[in-house]
Amino acid sequence: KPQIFSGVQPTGNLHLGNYLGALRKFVALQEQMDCIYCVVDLHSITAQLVHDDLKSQTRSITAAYLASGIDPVKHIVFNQSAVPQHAELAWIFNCVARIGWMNRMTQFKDKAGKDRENASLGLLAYPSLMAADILVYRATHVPVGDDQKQHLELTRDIAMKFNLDFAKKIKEIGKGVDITVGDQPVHAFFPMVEPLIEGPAPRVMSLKDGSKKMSKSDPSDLSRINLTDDAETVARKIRKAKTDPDALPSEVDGLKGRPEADNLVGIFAALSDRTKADVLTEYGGQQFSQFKPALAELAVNVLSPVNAEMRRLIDDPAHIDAVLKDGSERAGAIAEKTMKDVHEIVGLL
Ligand code: AQP
Repeated sequence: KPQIFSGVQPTGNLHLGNYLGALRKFVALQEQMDCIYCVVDLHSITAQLVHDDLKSQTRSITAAYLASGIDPVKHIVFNQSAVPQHAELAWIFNCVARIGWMNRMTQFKDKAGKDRENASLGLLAYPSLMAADILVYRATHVPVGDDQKQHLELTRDIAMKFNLDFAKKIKEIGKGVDITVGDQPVHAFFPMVEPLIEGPAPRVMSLKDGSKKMSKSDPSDLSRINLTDDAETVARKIRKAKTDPDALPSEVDGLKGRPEADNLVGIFAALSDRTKADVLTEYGGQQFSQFKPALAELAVNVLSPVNAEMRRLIDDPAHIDAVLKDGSERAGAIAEKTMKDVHEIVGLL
């Protein structure tokens, strides 16, 4: 049975990239599948150790989940540190994964910068904890933005190596299933996870530079739309977004080589659950001076209710904490079962 897992870090304000790349997909998937959505607080101390307000950030991401429409009763919403099995499995995966695999991660290279020797060991091992987050629930599908693709490939590599290294033991305890990876038959305890990245805006780009992804850590606030921005700020940021001087093309092919135009059309499509082709059928031939107000109106219509509900929820931390506690208990029960088998497989007494 497919099982969904995904997470968001409680660092900084959520932006439109997080909303379209993650939250909106989370909400859509809960109609068809069992979903586990996590606030990955242990990840947030990898790049920056000391945070003034990590607890309130964790509550704020939870509020964003709920305000976007995630149902914490039918599904599971919790914070990572409340289920210690994530960190435990990550340690085992640290011993499965190879340093070379981690060194090749572009996110590590970007975040560590030039002074790699001084990056935290946690930043290097980040993908190992991410693999544990997913696999401790033996989740099969992970909705994420395009920037996480490489980490999910690594998750598959870790699962594959674990399955092969412990093949004999997995057979012995009878907890594996026969799968084929490429043309190699594997008796797998951990599944080969599939990323769910597709959609019109798999990577939302900065409003100021179509070659950079929209990001919490971009120093320019004009580069992103925050979920907490009010209507006027959203409209102003879209008005000021970088564009080129040409009219919009009528077909998707015409967006090639026009990253800013492509980004705005993708955002419009994702916010309205349409395809880019469909959006261009309506707006092709129009100037940005006409398209931008329509985009601003759409963005405000979609984001305002989320924004208002988030504010309401943030004012009730006791409710948020109760949701997280309930979710952690239910997640913990699943994680505990997996770890019991993992102890058996690895041979931990
Ligand atoms: N620009 C983006 N477009 C589409 N999806 C995106 N995601 C992030 N940025 C974009 C997706 O949001 C989810 C949560 O991400 P995270 O909590 O791991 O944060 P992040 O990827 O570190 O977010 P930022 O804004 O990019 O932070 P910094 O600036 O610290 O690097 C993930 O599914 C991610 O794919």
